[in-house]
Amino acid sequence: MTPPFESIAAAIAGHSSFLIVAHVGPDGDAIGSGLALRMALEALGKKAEFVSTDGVPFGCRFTPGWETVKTTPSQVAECVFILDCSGEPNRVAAPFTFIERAKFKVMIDHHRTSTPIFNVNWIDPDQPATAMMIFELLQVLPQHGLDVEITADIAENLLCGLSTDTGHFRFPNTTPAALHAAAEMVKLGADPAITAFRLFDERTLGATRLLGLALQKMHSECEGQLTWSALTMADFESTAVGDEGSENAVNFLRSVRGARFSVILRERRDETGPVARISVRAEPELRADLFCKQFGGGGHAAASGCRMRYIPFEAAIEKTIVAAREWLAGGAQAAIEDSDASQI
Ligand SMILES: [Mn+2]
Repeated sequence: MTPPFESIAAAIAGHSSFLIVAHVGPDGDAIGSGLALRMALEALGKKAEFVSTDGVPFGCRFTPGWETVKTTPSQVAECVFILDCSGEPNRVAAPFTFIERAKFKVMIDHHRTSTPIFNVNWIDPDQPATAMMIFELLQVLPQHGLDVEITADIAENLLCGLSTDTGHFRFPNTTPAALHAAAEMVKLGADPAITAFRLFDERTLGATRLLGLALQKMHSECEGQLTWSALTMADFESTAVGDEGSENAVNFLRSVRGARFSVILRERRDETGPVARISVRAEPELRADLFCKQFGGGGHAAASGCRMRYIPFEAAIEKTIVAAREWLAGGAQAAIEDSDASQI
């Protein structure tokens, strides 16, 4: 699709207060995109807040301005930007009433499962990251009379987003355009070494121990095609780490030779009570996004997530792993045909 730069520029020019939101359980693309856009709006003299109800994950706490991310909006803004997110109430990391009450809503997203439900919708599943879309937007804004400079801080936030979603330029979505954009960001002052280390390598002592538990408890099934593990509340307590200590554990399960579909379940608690947080990594053909969509989640073909509530953790494990076995046995193919049919 042709990016609706004109409409987005008009939305920026025509409003004075902005709320920026992304998805729950934010990653580097959600945080980096939100911070970059907020900095650009502020440079244009606008009032702008970036809100993330789940805060900022530890790995992103190097991005310029991360400590200014709010967990709740201070007021209803005239215009809302929904970034890296389908915009559905259970996916948006802000109280939904603040979205509903804004006069104008703009969505910028690269998730295949998102649908155009706002005033302006720029959805492009071919884009490797939402941060890449924000980068393109900021580059063309001056042509629409909005003179904004991409500072070193903005560039660092954008690289955080692009690096996160391309696995630091290792996933198949690492397009020539992504590499060119990254080169530009580095030229503008972003640091690729710190970005990679903070996002992908560094972990606390407790998190390293928790990773050890996840690997020790790993199951391998379906002739090694399915690897999975489950971390209980007791595991989190014994290592004294929170959610963030386990964000990347699922990637280790997917790195096992022969594994095509990997799942980690985490027994956590949030404002509604106990919750099973489920992360999936898969060969893209196995469409992890459609797998998670069955349970109200979303994401990408290779990396997705969902949450289960109101059932015991053991039951959530059973439900997820039974579904994963079926998915490998042909359920994925059926779901893909189904979704292709519904798109025609
Ligand atoms: Mn993203």
